[in-house]
Order: sequence, then structure tokens, then C-alpha cells
Amino acid sequence: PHGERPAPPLTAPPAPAGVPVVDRDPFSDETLTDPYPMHEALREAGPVAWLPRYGVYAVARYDEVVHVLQNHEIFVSGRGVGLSDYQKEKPWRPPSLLLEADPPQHTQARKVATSVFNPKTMRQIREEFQDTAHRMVEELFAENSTVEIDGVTDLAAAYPLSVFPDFIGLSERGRENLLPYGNMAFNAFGPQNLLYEQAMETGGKAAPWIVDQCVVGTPKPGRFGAALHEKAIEAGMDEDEAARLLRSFLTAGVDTTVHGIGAALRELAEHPEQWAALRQDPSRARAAFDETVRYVSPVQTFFRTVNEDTRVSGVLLPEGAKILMFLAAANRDPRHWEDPDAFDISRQASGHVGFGFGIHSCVGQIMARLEGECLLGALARKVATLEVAGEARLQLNNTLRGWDSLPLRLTAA
Ligand code: HEM
Ligand code: OVM
Repeated sequence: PHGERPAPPLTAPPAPAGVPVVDRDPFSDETLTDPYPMHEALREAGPVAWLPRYGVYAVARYDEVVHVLQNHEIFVSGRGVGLSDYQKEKPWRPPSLLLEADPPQHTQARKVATSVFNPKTMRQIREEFQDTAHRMVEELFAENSTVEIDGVTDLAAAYPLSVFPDFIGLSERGRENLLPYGNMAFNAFGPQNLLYEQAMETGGKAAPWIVDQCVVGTPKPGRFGAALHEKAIEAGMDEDEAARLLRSFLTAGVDTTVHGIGAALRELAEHPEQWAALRQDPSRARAAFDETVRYVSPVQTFFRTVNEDTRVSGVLLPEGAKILMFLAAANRDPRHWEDPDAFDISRQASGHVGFGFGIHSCVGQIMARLEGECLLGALARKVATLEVAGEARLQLNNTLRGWDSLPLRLTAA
């Protein structure tokens, strides 16, 4: 089924009585470019809103987003966490055993994943991740003490791509397929708009390499991919399932951190007092990255499917309905956050839903945080000034928010 096209969406059902309607397209170029007015409109409309363009419900306030994430037996993932209901439409690829699964299958897959992908593993790779970050920052200043770079190409993408594939044990060749494949997978949660079509075209070419890298016996022995396969087989999975479990990491593990690190560079460059605070105490790098994930929410949205009639803050949601969770809006809900639109690395950002919440909360967040901490820490120790040096360009995606290009000027300390 790889590369196959899903069926066209069903016609949208009529607006349910008593639910406020927000007639905006969350997946239009305009909204994706500046989603904040729509986030506010959704939060202000009520605890639950109706999006008539897609015939889906939406939650954008913190409490309601957490409620949906928490109640995974009602708001299921196994029918897909995108717009498409896998009970009605064929998935664009075999469903993820983690993201698109419910207990008890999810519980088993998650146990296998965390038996290898866990804090102990992070401690083992920490030094290497740190050294690579320091070297990468050092090399920027090989010729000059002031340099103009592209924050995305030269740091935000370069760093994850230099640590992640080796961690997994991927082949040296073909690594350029990782970003287009992830871009496709994250676009595929949205409607079949132009972004989706284009991403499927580009990502489709990357898919065979990804599938190939996931085959049992392919990842380099001793690396994460091989260890994960081993544990999966031990737990009774067949080779196809073991491969599909690894596919989760190749799908979700690169674009996310690239966009997360890119966002941090952008916000630190835009907020010199925050950069100064980080410079003054580089041990705040981890907190700075976490605040970035709250403030920007590189993963903006996920859907759930209502699996039985239920109420959310008094609003009746019928079985079969799709509900879109605006993680990014929850992360700036003034009902929960003090001064939510302030980027403040000193704030207590914990409790944000940028990595989700509950049973599906990001299994990779320990590595995302490690990467963020290592790179921002290395920069804070070596770089005196970090400035915007030109116009940044967004990379529009139905699910992700991130920069495609980020011209920066850096001066070594
Ligand atoms: C799940 C965000 C990095 C692998 C999630 C979810 C979010 C998220 C919001 C929840 C999905 C849901 O509830 O349906 C992010 C962000 C990242 C990041 C913002 C970077 C800043 C990573 C990395 C990896 C990864 C580096 C792998 C190495 C996964 C997987 C799941 C997941 C496998 C599914 C977990 C499950 O369903 O049990 N991520 N992620 N993520 N993430 Fe991440
Ligand atoms: C997966 C996965 C997990 C998180 C995000 C994601 C494309 C995919 O398990 O394949 O986005």
C-alpha cells in the first residue's frame, strides 16, 4: 500500500446544533502562515467548536485538549490521528503500531519501544551528542569570528542529521530521504490539499529507502534499530511488525527536532534578552528548548476519533466524529498560562502539551530534549551574539510549524 492514494474525503456533515462554528481553514496557506488569530477565535468560541470546512469538532483550550488526550478509550487513535477515519478510508500506509494504535496493542508496542528507547540509552549517547554539537558550533567559526549562516541548513537540520541516523544505525547512503519522508507523513494527517499532494509526490520517492532501512537485519548491529528489532521479535512480533515499529522512529524522529531546534534559534535571535539569559547560564539550555516547544509547538495538531457518544464541557460528541486538538493553542491558552505569548526561558513550561500527554505522549521527547539541550548549550558557550540576518521562510505543513530558511549572523565569544 505504500504510496497508494487514500479515497477522497466524505462530504462534511451539517453543523451540530448549539456548537459554535468557526469558519476558517486550519490547513490553508494563510492560516498555516499565521495560525494565532484562528487559535484565539477557537478558544474564544467555546470549549468545543465546529469546523464546517471539514465537518470536525475542535478543541483549542488547555483543559479540553488535556481532557481529550487523557480519555484515550473514548478519543481513540486506532482510527487514525489525522482527518481520515481508518474505519471508513484506507490508510495511506500500514498504520503505526504506536501512534495509530489503542490498548492493548499500543501498550505492547510502547513497552517494546521504551525497553530500548529510554533514559538509560540517552545517558549512553549523551557525551557523543554533546561532542558533535560542540564540534559543529566550533566549525562555524573556523575562518571568521563573525559568520552569516542559514540556521536551518547549517544547524537545525545539520545537527539532528549528524547524530540521529548513526544512533539508529542507518546506511550512510540515502539519508537525504529522511526529511522528505517525515514531511510527507506529517502532511498526511491533514486534508488532501495541495500541500498533501506535493508532499506525497516528493515523499513517495523517499518511501522505498525508508521501508528498506526498516527491514529486520538492515540496521547496523549494535545500534538502536537492531536492538529494537531484537526486542520486538523477543516480544512475539513478526518481522513486519518489528520493521513497522522502527518506522515510527524514522518517521517522527527528524523533522520534529529540526523544526524544534530551528524554532529555538529563531526565538532566541528575536528575543536578545532571552539569548543573554541563556548565555549567562548555559545550563538553562534544556529549559530554553522546552519553552520553545511550548511557545512554538512544532507539532501543532493531532486528531482523535470519538469512539462512543460523549460530552466535553457539556457539548455532545457523537460516535464517529473526528476531533482536532490544537496543541499549539492549548500551549498559549491564557486560561492556563500567565502571559502566554511571552517567550520566557525562565518560566515553568512543564505541563505544556507540545509533546502530547497521556499514553501517546511523545516517546522520542527524551531525545528531542537531549538534542535541543546539547545544541543550544554548545551555542550558548561559544556564541556572543545571535542575530536575524535576513528574511526567514516558513515551510508550510498540515501538521508541523517550522522554518525552511533562517538567515542568522553569529559572533563568536
Ligand atoms: C508522539 C511531538 C520528537 C517519536 C508525539 C506526540 C507529539 C509529539 C505531540 C503525541 C501524538 C499523539 O498524542 O497522538 C514531538 C515534538 C518533537 C518530537 C514536538 C520534537 C521537538 C520526536 C522524536 C521521536 C519521536 C525525536 C523519535 C526519535 C514519536 C513517536 C510517537 C510520538 C514514536 C508516538 C508515541 C505513541 O503513540 O505512543 N510526538 N515529537 N518524536 N513521537 Fe514525538
Ligand atoms: C509513527 C509516528 C509517531 C509520531 C508522529 C508521526 C508522522 C508518526 O509512529 O509513525 O508523525
